[in-house]
Amino acid sequence: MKTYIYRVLLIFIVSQSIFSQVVEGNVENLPVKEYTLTINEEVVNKAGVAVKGMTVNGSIPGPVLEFTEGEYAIIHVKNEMKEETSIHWHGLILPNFYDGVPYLNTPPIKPGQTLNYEFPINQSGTYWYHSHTMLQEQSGVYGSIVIHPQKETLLYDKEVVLMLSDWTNEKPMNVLRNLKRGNEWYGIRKGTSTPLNKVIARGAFGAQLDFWRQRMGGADIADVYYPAFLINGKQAIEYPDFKSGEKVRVRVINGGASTSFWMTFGGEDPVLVSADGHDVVPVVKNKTFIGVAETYDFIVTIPEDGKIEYRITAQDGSGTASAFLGSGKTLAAQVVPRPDKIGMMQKMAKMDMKMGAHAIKYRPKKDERFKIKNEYGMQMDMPKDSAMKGMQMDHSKMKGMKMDDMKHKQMDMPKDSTMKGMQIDHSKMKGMKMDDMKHKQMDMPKDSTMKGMEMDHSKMDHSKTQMDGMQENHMVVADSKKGNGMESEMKMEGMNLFSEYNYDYLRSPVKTNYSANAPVKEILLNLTGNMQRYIWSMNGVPLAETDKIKIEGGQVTRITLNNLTMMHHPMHLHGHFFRVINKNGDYSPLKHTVNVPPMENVTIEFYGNEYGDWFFHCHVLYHMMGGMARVFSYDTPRDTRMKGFPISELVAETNRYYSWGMVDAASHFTALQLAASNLRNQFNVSLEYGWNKNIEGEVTYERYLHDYLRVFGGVNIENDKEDSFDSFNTTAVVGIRFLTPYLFALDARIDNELRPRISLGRSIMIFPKFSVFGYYEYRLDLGLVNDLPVAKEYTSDTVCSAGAEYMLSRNVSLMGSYDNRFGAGGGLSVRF
Ligand SMILES: [Cu+2]
Repeated sequence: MKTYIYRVLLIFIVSQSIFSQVVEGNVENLPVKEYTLTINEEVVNKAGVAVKGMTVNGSIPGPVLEFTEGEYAIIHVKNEMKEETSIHWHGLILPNFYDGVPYLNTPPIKPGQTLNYEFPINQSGTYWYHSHTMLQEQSGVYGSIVIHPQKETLLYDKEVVLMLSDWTNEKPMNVLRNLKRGNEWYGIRKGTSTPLNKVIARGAFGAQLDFWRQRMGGADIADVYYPAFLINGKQAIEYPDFKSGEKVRVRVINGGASTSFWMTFGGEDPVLVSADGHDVVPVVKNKTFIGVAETYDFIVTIPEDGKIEYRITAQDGSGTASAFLGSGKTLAAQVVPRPDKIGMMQKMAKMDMKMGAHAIKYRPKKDERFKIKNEYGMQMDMPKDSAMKGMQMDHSKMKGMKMDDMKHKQMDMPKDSTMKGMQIDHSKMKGMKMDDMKHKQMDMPKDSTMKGMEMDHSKMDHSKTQMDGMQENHMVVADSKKGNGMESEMKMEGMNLFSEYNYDYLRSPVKTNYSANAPVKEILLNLTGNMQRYIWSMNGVPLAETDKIKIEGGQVTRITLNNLTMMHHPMHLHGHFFRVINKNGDYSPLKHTVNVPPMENVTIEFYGNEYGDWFFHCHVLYHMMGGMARVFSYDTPRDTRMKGFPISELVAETNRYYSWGMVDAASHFTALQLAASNLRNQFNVSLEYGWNKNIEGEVTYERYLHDYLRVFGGVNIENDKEDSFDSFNTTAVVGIRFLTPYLFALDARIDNELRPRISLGRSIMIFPKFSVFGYYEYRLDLGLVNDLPVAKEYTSDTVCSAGAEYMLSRNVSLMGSYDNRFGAGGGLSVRF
């Protein structure tokens, strides 16, 4: 009887922690564990230069907070900086008010203030904390959380926490400003840019044209240049105290602001035991990807003689850091080669992939989710769903299927009603003549994303080559005579392009599926972005242009994340764990952060058992600040303690104005350009002054209708006659500016003298650091307002210039050009 009650109690407690919201206060009188975190600004030296950073208790990273499941955490966070701050407890299930997203569910911590966070610890595993105020995490406000279970289930002797991060010597807001202005220096600095000479040398000019046609510069992996990557604040760190034979649990947290890493281990392959704080079925795995904000735990055995190198390699290959466990000679970790960006571009171009889904739309309120999904992304004859990859069409199973009998056999498919859209035309399957396929079943994942999938098997007849290579599973179609040949083979190549990023190796030791009776709400979020303007959004709508997404309690919210950009997006949901649907079906892993690779889609689902508002966003901080975020709301009354801290403040952070300027000082002319831009609006000032007495100045305001189209109005002033300052002509101008396919900047306008003018400009990097540019402008005067010279039907004005630029540093370039107004010359361009 006692054990029975105990079990019931246990089940009750477990289900409490999983299925019900956390109430505030120490109602159960749990033992209290208290910490104080003090955030300060200090001069630190992480990459050879002393710069201002933000520290927690005097260090970067901050201290490890250790708890035991069943304790009650009270954490005093003291702000000693001159700006406001916050702390978010990443991956912890806690009362909404203590989640720590300023202005959303927790007040910001103003300078000099202390905020006390308190919550019961109802879980165990490896987690972390970080500032959720703009880009402060990049400056150093992060640390790890270790929660020990009441009874340890894993066997190990010792443990070590490895907090990974990326470090910039620049002010993070300045990094973002540089991304916004489209400065290409970061790529050049870390050697990941792909100038035209490299592209041509690889025979990839066709692929490059394909990208340009779609207004894409090329395949890209990471945007920011980091002079250092860190493990526990160091580029190399030793842990010599581990003795040979000891089993060490290595808790890894990726606290990088925008860098995902490949992790490799020297010596024996480690055992991956946990992901995002949840135990997984242990798997021996050496090379593992860790997306931004994810956590993974490994168990390694310290070797007889030597130390294990644990190495992280930035995903774009731009740098590494290492930790050494044990002592003696180094057992070096596998070196991860630099990804081949040009090769990626070639593979992508070979696939019918439509890129360039808008980051901001003409009508943000209009629901175009499905239109966007259909229009962009992988254009294939096959179902686009990458969840299809979970389908186990491996050779052995298919072999055992006899298609003739299929009609009468049951396929082992989920009874899930969402499967009803699937159409399998068995009559057509007959034609596939698969031999000897009796008594076998096709395993299909219970996968919502299969909904609407149409398996037109008539196509399978000639799709042998398309299916080949799909996720290393091979569907052998006998007697297929109409092979489509090269083209479709190339298409399939692309499907493998990002397969190394799937989560199939993560399997929960327990079923994670929700009650079949729970209602399901489906949400489609296309991840969209614009590299030129560095705007990131979902469904073409940045955070600033949308409302909250309503979540119902007692309901499963199932989200399809369809990445239509060239970048990876590690998507994080606050306050919940979600299932990442993979090939393990009912045993799909629970996570708080899921990396969505380029042009792929991933389905996640979570059970609504909370209240309040929770943030859902890309954990690449620069993407979050660019607008790739949403508020999931249970639509419960707002906490009265949030009075005076409106959500609009949080939203405004993603729609800030960034401003930049450039001065050209050359032998033939001097010029000044200024711009200030937020998501939709831009103000421009330009002034060009030729030493030969030619001048043109212009002030315009632009409104972006969508990514590539803006309307503008302003005032233009120029000297009336060439090479003379005798008289000036001031006109009002209106027009459009458009970024054309192949990345030309088009300006079409008319002035108050009814003179139409069109111009076209383009810049191309042809060697590392070396770009060429050209500009052409044509203005027509039909005499609609002005009097034309006698016997002339029209007059015209042409401006053309061409030149070259060599980037010396992020902010300085050598420049030489010819301009038909100013003549030829050279000088410096300085960006500020
Ligand atoms: Cu992102």
